[in-house]
Amino acid sequence: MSTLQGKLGIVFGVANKRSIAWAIAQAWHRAGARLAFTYQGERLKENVEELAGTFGPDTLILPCDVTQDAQIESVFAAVGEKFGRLDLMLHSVAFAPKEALEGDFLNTSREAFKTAHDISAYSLIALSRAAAPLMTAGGSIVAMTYYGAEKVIPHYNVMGVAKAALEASTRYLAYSLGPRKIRVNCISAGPMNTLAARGIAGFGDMLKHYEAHAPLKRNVLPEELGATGAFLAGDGAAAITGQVIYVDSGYQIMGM
Ligand code: NAD
Ligand code: 0WE
Repeated sequence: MSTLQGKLGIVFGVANKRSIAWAIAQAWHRAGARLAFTYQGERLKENVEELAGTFGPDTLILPCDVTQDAQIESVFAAVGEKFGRLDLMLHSVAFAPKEALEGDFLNTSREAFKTAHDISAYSLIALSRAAAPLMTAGGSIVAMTYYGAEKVIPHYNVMGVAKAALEASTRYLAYSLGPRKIRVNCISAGPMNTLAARGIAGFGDMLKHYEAHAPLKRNVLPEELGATGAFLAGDGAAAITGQVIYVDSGYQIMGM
């Protein structure tokens, strides 16, 4: 089914083959979209070139550290030149300093708070503002969030606060961009075994906890995030904006 045939998209947040961004990019590609990719820095350039290169030798692949306005500007200038228009954007980017995800939330430093919010929440606003002028036929913006935005997940700490800002930003962006037929939604994913989850103490136990307590009694597969990403990008979601869609085996509905 080529529900995204002829659509032009850009993907932020591929680090390796396990990245949620890669799962959604593959689903967008399979549905017929043509995609551009960005990578955070030289460290990840080769990885992204190897993965995105499988979509064809002329795939646009550009550096973008989302804290750098000049890089954001260059990315969308290059996309404008190559595509002439944009329909889809995936935001799958988050970072907080490691120490902020380990200790007591009470000790969150001003610096860690700023960094987490700049990279994980403000970047959605900056990227949406840069993308919007290219979304001349309307568009769909999708961002990744997590349940720690709304309930306390021990150690998620300042990232939970930044995800709450990301989810609220999604609603305000949906209102801002709605008149231009640009939709903005979040996917709230259950825990996934990615680079961003590696080294998080107790992550294995968290996967087991979902298996035991989520209604579906299992964890989420990357391709299931891909399928929801493709749904939100397509015309089947044409009247859905400002929402958080849970792809979490139903965990979010539970009270105990
Ligand atoms: P990942 O490590 O594969 O992806 C995170 C990405 O953020 C990386 O590609 C990294 O390069 C990018 N990034 C960090 N700082 C950046 C910066 N300054 N500029 C540009 N890019 C930057 O891990 P993932 O699990 O695929 O995470 C993707 C998204 O999914 C994040 O928003 C994360 O919060 C969210 N999420 C993850 C899980 C999970 O359990 N893994 C669950 C729910 C939501
Ligand atoms: O959003 C995330 C993780 C994002 C993340 C991961 C790291 C690890 C490396 C942000 N910043 C950093 N900084 C680093 O230095 N998730 C939803 C995955 C995640 O992270 C947790 C979780 C879950 C789930 C941290 C503590 C508790 C649960």
